[in-house]
Amino acid sequence: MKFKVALAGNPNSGKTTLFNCLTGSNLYVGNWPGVTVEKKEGDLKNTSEKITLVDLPGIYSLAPYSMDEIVSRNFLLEERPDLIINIIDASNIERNLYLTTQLMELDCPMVGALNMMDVVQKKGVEIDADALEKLFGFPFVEISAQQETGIDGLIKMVERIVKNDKKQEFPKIFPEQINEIFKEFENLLQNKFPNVLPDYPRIFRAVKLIEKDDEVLSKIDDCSILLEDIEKTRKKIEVFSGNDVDSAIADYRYRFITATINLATRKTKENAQQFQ
Ligand code: GDP
Ligand code: K
Ligand code: MG
Repeated sequence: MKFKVALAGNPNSGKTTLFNCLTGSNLYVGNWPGVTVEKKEGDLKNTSEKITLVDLPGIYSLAPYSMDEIVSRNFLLEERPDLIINIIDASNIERNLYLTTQLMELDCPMVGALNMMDVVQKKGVEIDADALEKLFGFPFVEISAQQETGIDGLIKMVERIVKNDKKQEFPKIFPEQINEIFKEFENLLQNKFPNVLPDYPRIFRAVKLIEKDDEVLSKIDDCSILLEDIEKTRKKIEVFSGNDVDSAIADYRYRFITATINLATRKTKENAQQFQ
């Protein structure tokens, strides 16, 4: 069997360092089609199956603000890798998990690589990877790409997940009422507009249309037919949240992250630095 795994994470989370730790042979470096964004691929080392790792451009979100974000998300949507390794700078865990909550909407198996654990330990903070797994619905492995610790464990975990076809179940991260609004909109798409991006992951499609994401709208032949239903849905979110749609969605993501961090991290020193 051959498998394809994507490495996704924020800029400066240690992606290049980790990529070099994980890959041995068959290195390919080029550009993504049509753009001057670097594309790098290599095979994972020490595996019994052929597992190709694709390094995605570093991104903070799956919003279409930059070419890097568009390249990354189109790859994840169109190539459907067997697994995403989501590298997280664990010393900035809150900001890094923002992308994680978006990757969870792509309906693709994931493993979280908690990088920079050497920095976290120096700060006097402990992260409970098992607790994170329970809260997020996919496993986390603590590593330091720079010190090359935890790498074998990460490779074993990747191999185990790609060979196992049991689906991961990701939790709903928004408040119940917001989940209901998304669900209603998903059902409406399903029933009234079955030809609109039928291959997209359902929750991702709903959220991006509600956000009026230009890139996603541009992929629909005639998106004007949807606008009235989108506006009605936006109104419901605004009324419930008392906020504009983009801020409300970002705010709910951060609330979920803050709650999970409170449950899954612990200071190990009296004078542990403020953990962000
Ligand atoms: P990228 O932008 O995501 O590709 O990140 P890089 O791999 O270039 O790493 C950014 C910086 O973080 C570099 O200076 C790395 O040496 C450093 N770095 C990467 N991983 C670790 C780690 O586990 N611990 C520490 N202390 N530094 C790391
Ligand atoms: K960098
Ligand atoms: Mg890099």
